[in-house]
Amino acid sequence: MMIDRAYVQQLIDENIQLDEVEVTEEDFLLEEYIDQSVPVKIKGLADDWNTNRWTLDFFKEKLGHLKFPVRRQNEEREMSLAEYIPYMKENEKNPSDSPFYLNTTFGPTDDLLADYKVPDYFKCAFNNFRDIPDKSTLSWIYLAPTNSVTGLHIDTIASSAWNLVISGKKFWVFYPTYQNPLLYGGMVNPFAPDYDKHPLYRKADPMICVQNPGEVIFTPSGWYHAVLNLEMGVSLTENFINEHNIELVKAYCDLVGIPTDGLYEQFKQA
Ligand SMILES: O=C(O)CCC(=O)C(=O)O
Ligand SMILES: [Fe+2]
Repeated sequence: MMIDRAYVQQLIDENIQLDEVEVTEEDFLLEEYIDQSVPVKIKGLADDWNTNRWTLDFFKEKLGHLKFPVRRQNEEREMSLAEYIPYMKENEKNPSDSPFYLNTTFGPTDDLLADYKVPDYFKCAFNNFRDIPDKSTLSWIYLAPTNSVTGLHIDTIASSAWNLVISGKKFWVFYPTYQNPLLYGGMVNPFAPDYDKHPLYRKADPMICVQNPGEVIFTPSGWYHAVLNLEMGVSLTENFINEHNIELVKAYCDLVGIPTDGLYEQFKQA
């Protein structure tokens, strides 16, 4: 089973929810969460962004010819946006338990960058970090059918991230890092756990969040998390490296053999 509805509902009803901050009033409070590496829901950040025009039809009309890999469980295929977006809409009629998901390869084209403004505390030093293999950017647009899932993971090279839901609804689970030994390196399905296979997971106790349009989620470096899309929609996410996570990113890159010289020197001098 991919999604155990009753179990997910129980998580939504019973688990501790992420805190929420209103960005307009309390930037200093938000920076506390970033400082302390605690995930948080941020309201108000995207109120004056122009991303509401990023509808499914907008992408289909504008970029229908572009092809991307889409994935479900262990299956991958390539679809153009002209094929994928009708597929998403068709899925709505009777949502599959495991639909194909376009969630890692489609980034904002240059003309879309003007539609949003990243605040300083989410800015990335990535422009000076040219050695990450196969990555020209750390920005992604996700086109999510109902029931699509991003499985348990930490973000690329242990970076942090922000994620805006433009349309749709996401359900997030987050694990404080002391629970990492219960997570089997991310092999657990947090939306339908198999306790025979993963007995330690019985003790896991994720923090949860339901994210609605206009809300931004901050994911700290190194925290395991997963997402179930409760409703079809469009979202935007950017990963970032800054003075808060540089030590963790460096440790991760050293571990897997990605050179970090230029980046790290820059932070030490700053
Ligand atoms: O929205 C999603 O499906 C996944 C979000 C996430 O965890 C990520 O962008 O790394
Ligand atoms: Fe993530």
